[in-house]
Amino acid sequence: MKRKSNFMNVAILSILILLASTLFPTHSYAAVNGQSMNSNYKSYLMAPLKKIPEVTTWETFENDLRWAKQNGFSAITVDFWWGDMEKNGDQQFDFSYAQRFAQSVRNAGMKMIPILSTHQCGGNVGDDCNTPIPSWIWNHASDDRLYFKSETGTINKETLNPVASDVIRKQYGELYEAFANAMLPYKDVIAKVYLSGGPAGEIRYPSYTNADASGYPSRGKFQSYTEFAKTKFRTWAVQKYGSLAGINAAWGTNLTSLSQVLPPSDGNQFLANGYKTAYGVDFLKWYQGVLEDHTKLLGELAHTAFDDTLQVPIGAKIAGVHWQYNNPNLPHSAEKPAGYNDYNRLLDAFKTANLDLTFTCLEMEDKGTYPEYSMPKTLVKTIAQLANEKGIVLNGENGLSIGNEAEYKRVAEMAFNYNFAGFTLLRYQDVLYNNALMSKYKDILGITPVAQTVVVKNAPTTTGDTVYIVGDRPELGQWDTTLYPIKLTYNATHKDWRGTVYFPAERNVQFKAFIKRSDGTIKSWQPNQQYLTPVPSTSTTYTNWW
Ligand SMILES: [Ca+2]
Repeated sequence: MKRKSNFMNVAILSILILLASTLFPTHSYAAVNGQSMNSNYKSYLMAPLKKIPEVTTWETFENDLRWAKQNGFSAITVDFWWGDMEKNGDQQFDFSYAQRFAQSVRNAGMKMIPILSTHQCGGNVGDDCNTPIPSWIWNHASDDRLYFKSETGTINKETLNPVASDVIRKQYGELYEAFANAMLPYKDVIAKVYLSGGPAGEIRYPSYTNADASGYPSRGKFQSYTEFAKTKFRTWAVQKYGSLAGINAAWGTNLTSLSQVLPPSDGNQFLANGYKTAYGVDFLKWYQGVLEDHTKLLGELAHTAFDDTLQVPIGAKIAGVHWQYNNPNLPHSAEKPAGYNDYNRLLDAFKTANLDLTFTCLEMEDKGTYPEYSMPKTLVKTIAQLANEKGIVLNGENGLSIGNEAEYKRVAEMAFNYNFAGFTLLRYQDVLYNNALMSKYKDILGITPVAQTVVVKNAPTTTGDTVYIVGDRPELGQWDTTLYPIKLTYNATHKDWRGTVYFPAERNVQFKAFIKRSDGTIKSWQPNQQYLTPVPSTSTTYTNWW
């Protein structure tokens, strides 16, 4: 009996240790293995959706930009609508608005990030405008390749269907090239270029719309029901398996004609169970693959147009489809119809396309319960981790309108601990005419990183111990020792612990060093709180004694 109970104790202890290591992972999520915030971090402001003269005067706008710059915004991000720029006919471009905008940006001493918005303005959450894509485009194909058709037959014309890659290659290619030439005289004020890859400017399908009764927080609806899209899927399957017989063998089906190779006939059933079958796996691979190919095409066209002209980084955006994430019956049933079944592969496409990635929802918290099953924070971590692993430059946005200190701090937690190289605030009006809010923004997010060498002398470490620091601000992990500690390195020459830490210049910070044992437990804290009030705006060495 004695022996058995000892064995039981050991077994229980092992399980507890296993549980503890699951709950408190030793691998830090912090900005890539214990580093501090991204050294290139910049803050950006999203311009109004409407044109400036519809909102204010150009003179006021320029003053607004000066004010934004004083508060830490480094550039203004702005949609230039395809439906405006090529409204009157194919190759009849009018870039006068973009040029006028750039002139004001220059007058204000600011920078800008144009978004080549090849989607419709209007019809999505937060839109207060109505600019469809150019009407003449619909004459460019006689079949149904250009638009989307959902599982319930709803037709969507917000943007071109990525299956129409021939038309997209020609039209987006021409647009990018003409834009690059028109904006070349304003090269000095252009910091980056962003591409619209689909509805609301995001690389995705229009799978959640009010028109199709698939809006938040419902499951999404698949969008590959045009005859052209069906043909594309069929061709893909034949290419993969050689013949109908090959398809039947792979899927365990008895199809008698290729015309029976179709997208899911019952979206609910597919999202409940069907996605697990060989057919389901293939369908989703093809469905997302269309977006991957589209991403690579956008990258190719944009690099051709902009690399020798504007010579700036190019980025695109994926949506934060955070609802129905952990629905036990329909898991990820908003993401799959949006085209997001495997973020790893999607981000591989970004890497191949050499595009920076913008992800959203940085202010949101997980609420993984009925009926929303919303897990935005988990999604942000997932995307950030993948992007960091692949070396993709990551930029963040807020999902919904934000306007208080708590929301800014939640953004800062994600931006500064997951290696975001920038954050774009949506939108202009929320902060620009509210001085109290603007000063909060400036303090929390409108910051400039500055490298400081932190040296901790006399720390009572033994073999296997490591010295970390944490502090009061989001850049320093807000005292979270498990997720966000910043790691220092032992310096054998000086016999001390030191590291380059990026602090927010000209902000007040408090921090402390602490020692972790090799098993991840905390051994001891530095007795005295350390202060930089404020952090110098140039790099210095901060030496302190344990
Ligand atoms: Ca054209």
